[in-house]
Amino acid sequence: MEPPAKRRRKACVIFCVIVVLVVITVVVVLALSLGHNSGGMKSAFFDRCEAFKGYDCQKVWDAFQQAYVGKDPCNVPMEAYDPLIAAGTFKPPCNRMMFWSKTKHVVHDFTAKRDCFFTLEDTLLGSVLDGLTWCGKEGSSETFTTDCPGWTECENNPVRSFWNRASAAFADVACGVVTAMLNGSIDTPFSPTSIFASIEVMHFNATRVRNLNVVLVTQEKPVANCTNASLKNLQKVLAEGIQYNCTEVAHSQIEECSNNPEKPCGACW
Ligand code: N1C
Repeated sequence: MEPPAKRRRKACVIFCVIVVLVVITVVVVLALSLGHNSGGMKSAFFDRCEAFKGYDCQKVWDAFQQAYVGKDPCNVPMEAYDPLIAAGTFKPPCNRMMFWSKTKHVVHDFTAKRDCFFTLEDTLLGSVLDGLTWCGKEGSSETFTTDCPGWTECENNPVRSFWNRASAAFADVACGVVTAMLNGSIDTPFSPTSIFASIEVMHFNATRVRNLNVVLVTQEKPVANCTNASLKNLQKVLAEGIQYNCTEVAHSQIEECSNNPEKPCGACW
């Protein structure tokens, strides 16, 4: 039989060890869920990437990481993604490319149901990074998915710079008849601060793009129509030689068309 004092000491040591283990577990779980969650990001990236044939997902992931890992998250210029863009090249489907601004939901609702138009989210890079947030930190090799700076904190943040760069690449290869869905329920459907206005339109090349068809999606009470001043600006900045056309289309008509697979895609508006 051990003396009671020794037994108490032993019990105390066991208790202390358990408390320390519990504390360590809680800290690890909290750290993982509060932003050091690059594991979740990586698996989402690979799951989505593997749905595309002909790409080396590990190579694409490495090219992605080199753009922002270990860097000040307010100092990631769009050029940082050049190697990623090179790893994610694709063959552009002429006459089916779809651009958009402030109509993401309508566009993707439509493209999900009807296989006519091809958006940036249908490419490998647009698909793997859609809806995600990421950044790095100076002196760290980790990927963070929370507390990353947004557009209001700094322009050169990793997420915005990625979309700027990927959008420029998507517009660079645009060809034939190009469609853009803009929002007729806001005052400025062609907003100068949007990626569509500030990047994509500037990258359309008249030797490849023949037409730009704007589809202005209107709700019951449209705020803007095709005579909107911002759309006049669009025509002004569009490269010479690209034919411009604008059609006002009710949102209900787009919905109806997306539920009617018999109707040819081009006949939706
Ligand atoms: O700033 P926007 O729209 O005009 O950008 C949309 C424009 C589209 O034509 C796409 O080709 O730029 C491309 N694009 C995306 O594909 C995309 N997917 C997700 C740009 N941005 C994209 N996102 C996120 O939406 C990203 O975080 C970016 O900042 C917003 C822009 O949406 P917007 O203002 O409606």
